[in-house]
Amino acid sequence: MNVDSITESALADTARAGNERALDEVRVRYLGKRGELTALLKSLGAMPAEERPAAGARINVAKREVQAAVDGRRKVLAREQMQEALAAEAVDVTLPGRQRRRGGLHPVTHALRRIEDIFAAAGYAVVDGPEMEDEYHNFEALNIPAHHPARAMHDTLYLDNGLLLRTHTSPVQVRTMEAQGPPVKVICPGRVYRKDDVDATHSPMFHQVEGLVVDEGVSFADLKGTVIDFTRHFFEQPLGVRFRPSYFPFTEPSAEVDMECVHCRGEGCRVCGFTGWIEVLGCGMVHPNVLAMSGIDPERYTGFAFGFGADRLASLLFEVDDLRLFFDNELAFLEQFA
Ligand code: 2U9
Repeated sequence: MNVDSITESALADTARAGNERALDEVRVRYLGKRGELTALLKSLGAMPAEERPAAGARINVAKREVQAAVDGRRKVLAREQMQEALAAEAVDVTLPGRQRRRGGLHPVTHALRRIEDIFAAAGYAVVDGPEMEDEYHNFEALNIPAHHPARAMHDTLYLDNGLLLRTHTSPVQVRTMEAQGPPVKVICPGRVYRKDDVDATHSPMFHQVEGLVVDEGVSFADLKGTVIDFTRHFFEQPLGVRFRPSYFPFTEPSAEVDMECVHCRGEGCRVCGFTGWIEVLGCGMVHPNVLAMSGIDPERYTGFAFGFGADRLASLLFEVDDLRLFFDNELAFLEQFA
């Protein structure tokens, strides 16, 4: 009888089985219905009767031994598999986290928010209105009648539907006066459009902020104080400000405002064209015709208004010397403001 040699090779095969499937093949080969040890048991019948009990007992001991070895091996394999899975899925909690890419605000948006915050703190409401306008609100109501040279000055983009793209945000103030009457204290930020060619200082679309204050007793002194306070808050430094007489159809008197150059502080440099001054806004006392056309009595009320380009202020604040950078959408540029 070769119980011992079969057992020996069964134990060796079991120890060698590298995975569950191989181990199951070993089990079937030795312990299965047609397995080698099972075959031995079946062959007992051919033995002399007196030898059967001892032989049977030996075979059964061998079967239990092999079965125990297979069960033990199964446990070892299962533990190894678990260990491998744990190793493969291990997370090193001491590694630094992956940086999440974050979006940021556009520099012009930064400037607009800064402007809105400054005026909101001074009691102004922030109002917006349509970008498609009619001739009345964009021109007529602002004392710019048809054939007035100021219409040509604005290089208006006309639409097929009889409307136009607003050339300034002034129509929003006109609509505000029509809707609510005095007192009015608003700023109107928004996109405006002009038939301009693109260069370092021009764009067919840019962002304006205009302000309007109408009440009894509003004076040019109020306008000066407002403009000076605003520039100092916006640029966070006490820069010199000067008012030059100017002309706009919708204000009388009118002024243009220069500010000491943020770059050279008045010394003269490339940014200010070596004058030491930078033009930052236009303003004036609202023309009586403009008040009257919107239903406000110019004998009782006065008002001041101002207007500036937010893109231009952003370019001065962030020292960007070419407006086109604001509209090219180059990530390398924009990420500097995130
Ligand atoms: C109403 C009455 C008056 C708004 C004003 C300016 C002067 C001005 C320009 C500055 C540079 C536009 O961005 S820019 O090209 N604006 O100079 N704007 S006073 O006056 C108004 C507006 C509305 C009802």
